[in-house]
Amino acid sequence: MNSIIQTNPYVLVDSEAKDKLSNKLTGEKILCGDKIIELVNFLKAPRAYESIEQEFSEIKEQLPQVIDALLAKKFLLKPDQLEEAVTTITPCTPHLFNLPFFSKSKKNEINDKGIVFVGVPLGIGNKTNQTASYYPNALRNYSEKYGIKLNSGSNFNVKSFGPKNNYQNLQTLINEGRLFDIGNMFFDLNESPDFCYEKVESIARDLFKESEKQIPFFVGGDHSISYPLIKAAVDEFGDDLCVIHFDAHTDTYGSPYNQIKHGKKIHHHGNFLTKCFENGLKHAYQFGIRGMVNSNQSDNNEFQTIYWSGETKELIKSGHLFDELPKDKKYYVTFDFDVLDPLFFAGTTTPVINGFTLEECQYLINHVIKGRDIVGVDVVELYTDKGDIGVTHQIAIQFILDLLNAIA
Ligand SMILES: [Mn+2]
Repeated sequence: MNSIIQTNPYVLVDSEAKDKLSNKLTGEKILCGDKIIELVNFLKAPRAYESIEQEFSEIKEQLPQVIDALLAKKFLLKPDQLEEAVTTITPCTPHLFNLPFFSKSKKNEINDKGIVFVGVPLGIGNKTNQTASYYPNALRNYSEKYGIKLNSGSNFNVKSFGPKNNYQNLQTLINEGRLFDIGNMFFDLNESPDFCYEKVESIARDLFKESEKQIPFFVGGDHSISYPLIKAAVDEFGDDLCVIHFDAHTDTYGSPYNQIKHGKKIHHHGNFLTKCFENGLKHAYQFGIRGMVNSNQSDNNEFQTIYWSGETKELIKSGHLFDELPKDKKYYVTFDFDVLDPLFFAGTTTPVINGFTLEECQYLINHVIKGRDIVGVDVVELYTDKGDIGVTHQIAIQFILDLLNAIA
């Protein structure tokens, strides 16, 4: 071993149990002896392996093994592992809907796919308001405060959200214990936007790799997070992947800046879908598009099928079944809450009149999503300082449950 090693700066000696080390990034804790605590303290400054050997000469024999084990758990790091160490999901308390963590043993226990909630507390794609980044934890706190429990063994009564017969799938998910909360993606103020989005993509990629075991359900965040999420999905599922997009906006908006090419340009919550199309996404079905901001939007093109809000309301009234969306594709669902009419939903920075009612949106979820192969979902654009936050939470939870019921 001839390299520099340092302690992961997020690793701390437990303040109460002095024989316990905890990794604040991953939530992992390990019990260890005095020598290892000494080693971890010694390596708070990066050191060459030879100087570690000198300092710990009395355990020279075991040292390589000890260091390898701590490196494998990312309690110690080599210089090139720092970025990897902060590309992680951090468990959060309280747990969303009182759900357990998706441990390895749980993965083996369940017979069907688990649905795992992942918070993406990133709001830098909206330059005027970044409170969407607070949303995942705000929702966790709300779910705890009102005792909303979706873990197996809970007495959750689906009738509190709608007619029992409509929520059979949700009831099954709860009974079989197939819902999980694995925490938030870790972000830090010191990180560049580029790096934040790379991390989102990299973590999503790992989640999609286990798609036979789980469906990730991301809670944003502003809509810019959907670009790295969908890019990861496209890379995993290929040309078969389509997007079902609920939004007042097409999120393909340009500006004169599009003509300016420079490497550090980043996307935002109003053009994430353009970036998806540039990076392999073949098609998006867009529901709820409307308003003056779309008055120059052409009806359909190679990449987009647009369901204008007004026309879609007519289709819903006539009982349209939306069978034109192929059943043999895979779908990623992205849900921007401004798809709802501002009369119902005010927790947005981009209200547009003539949106869907709650029932119209539920109809779409039941006919467009149910029965199709869904590989991932995100809900985004929930702002904690707009409208009545209590109503925002209730609407968010209602649609999260409707989406769970539809993708199960
Ligand atoms: Mn959007």
